[in-house]
Amino acid sequence: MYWEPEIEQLPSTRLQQLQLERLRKTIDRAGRSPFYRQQFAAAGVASGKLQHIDDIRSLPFTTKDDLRNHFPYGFLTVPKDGPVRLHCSSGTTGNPTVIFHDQHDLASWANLVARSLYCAGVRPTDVFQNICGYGLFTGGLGFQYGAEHLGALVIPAAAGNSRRQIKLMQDFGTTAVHTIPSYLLRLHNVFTELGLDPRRDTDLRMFVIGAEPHSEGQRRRIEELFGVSAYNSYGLSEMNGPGVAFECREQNGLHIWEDCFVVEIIDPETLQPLPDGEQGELVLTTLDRQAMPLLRYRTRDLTRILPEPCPCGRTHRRLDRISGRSDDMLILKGCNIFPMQIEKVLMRFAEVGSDYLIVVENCNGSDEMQIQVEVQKEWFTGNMEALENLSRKISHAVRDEILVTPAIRLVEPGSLPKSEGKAVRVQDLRKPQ
Ligand code: ADP
Ligand code: K
Ligand code: ZN
Repeated sequence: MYWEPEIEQLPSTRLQQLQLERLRKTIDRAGRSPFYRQQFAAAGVASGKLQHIDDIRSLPFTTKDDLRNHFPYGFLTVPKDGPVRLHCSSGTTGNPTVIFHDQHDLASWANLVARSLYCAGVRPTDVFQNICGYGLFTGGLGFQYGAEHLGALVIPAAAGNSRRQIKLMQDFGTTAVHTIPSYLLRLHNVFTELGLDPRRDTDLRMFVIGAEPHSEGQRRRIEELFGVSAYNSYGLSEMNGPGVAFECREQNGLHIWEDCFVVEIIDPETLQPLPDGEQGELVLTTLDRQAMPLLRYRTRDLTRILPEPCPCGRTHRRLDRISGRSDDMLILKGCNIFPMQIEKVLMRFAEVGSDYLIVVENCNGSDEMQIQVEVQKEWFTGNMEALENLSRKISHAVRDEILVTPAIRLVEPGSLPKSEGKAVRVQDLRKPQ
C-alpha cells in the first residue's frame, strides 16, 4: 500500500519535529549561497532562532524574480563544479530559471517520484510510458528516474508523434502513462482516426496527468474516453519538478510530501498565512535539497489545504486541485477571471470538444472576451440553428460563472492551434505582444 510505510504514516507531531530539524539544516546550508548569505544578514535570519516549524514565518520569501536576478549561480551552496545536473523551468510565464542538483538531490527526487507513483497505484509490474518532453523540462527525466527507481519498465517515449505513441503502447503493452491532460484528448482523436479504441486495443489501466491546470470535468472526460483512472500530479521545477504532491487512490486532493517540503498558504496581497481550508498562494520550502535549497518560495499557484485526514492513512496533508496561477488571472470589466473557471463550465457540455481558446481584446475602449470552442465531430453539422442555440447556452453558462458575457465562436474539431508543450488557453491581445 505504501512505498515508505513509516514516513508516509508519520504522526503529524513527529512530522513537524522532523521538519524543524531539516529546516534548521537547510537554513545553515542555504546561508552558504551568495543570495541567502546576503538576505539572511539583512533580515537577521539564524537557524538557532527557530523553535517551532511555524517560526518559518519569520523568514523572508523567495520569488521567481530573485531566481532571475541571481541567475545562474546566485543560489548555489557549493562550488560551480559541485552539482551534477541542471533543469530549467519551461518558461510558461517569462524568462526561464535554473535549478542545480547534486547526487543526493537527484536520489531524493527519484525517491519522491517513486513514492508518488506508488501512492497513485503504479507497481513494478507496470509498463510506464512517459509521454513528455525530455531535456530541460523536468517531467521527462523526473518521471524516468522515479519510475525506474520504483521498478517499472519505463518507455522514454518523449513528446509528439501520436501514431508512434500508440504503436509503442501496443508493442510493449503499456499499462500506465504519464502526460499532460491536454495531450490525451488529442491522442484519443488519433486512436479514433486509426479505427482503434483504447479500451479494446490497449492494456492501459491508469494515467498520471499534470504539469498544467485542468478541471475535474476534464479529468472525468479523459477517464471516460480511455476507460482508465487518471491521477493528478503536481510539481514545479523550482521544487525539483514532479513528485511534490500527488493524488492517492482516493482521487481527492494531492498529498504533499511534508518530510521534504514545508507547505504554507498565504494571502497573495497581505502575504499573511492562511489557515488550512482557505484558498491562497502556495509557498514551499525544500527540506532535503543540498545544492540549491529554496526557502519560502512563492509558487504563484493558487490552492488550499484540505483539512480533513485522508482515508488512505497517509498523514501528509493534501492540496486541493490547483485552480490557476496568480499570473493567469485576467481582469476584465473589473472581474477577476481564471481560465479554469471557464474550462469547468465548458466541460459540462457534451457537445464541446477537447480544445478551447480564450481571446481578450480591447475594442473601442471596452474589453471584450471571445471563447473559441471546438465542437465534437458528431455535433459539428450544418444545422445552424442548433449551433446558434449551443453558442447561446454556453455564453449564458459562462456568464453565470464569471459575470462577464463572452462571445462564443464554435469551431471545427482539431482547428485550434496546438502547442508542442503545455496548452495555451489564453490570448490576451491587450498586452503588448
Ligand atoms: P513553468 O512555470 O515555466 O510552466 P514548470 O515546468 O516548472 O515551469 O511548471 C510548473 C507549473 O506548472 C506549476 O507552478 C503550476 O503552475 C503548473 N502545474 C504543474 N502541475 C500542475 C497540476 N497538476 N495542476 C495544475 N497546474 C500544474
Ligand atoms: K519491472
Ligand atoms: Zn490519501
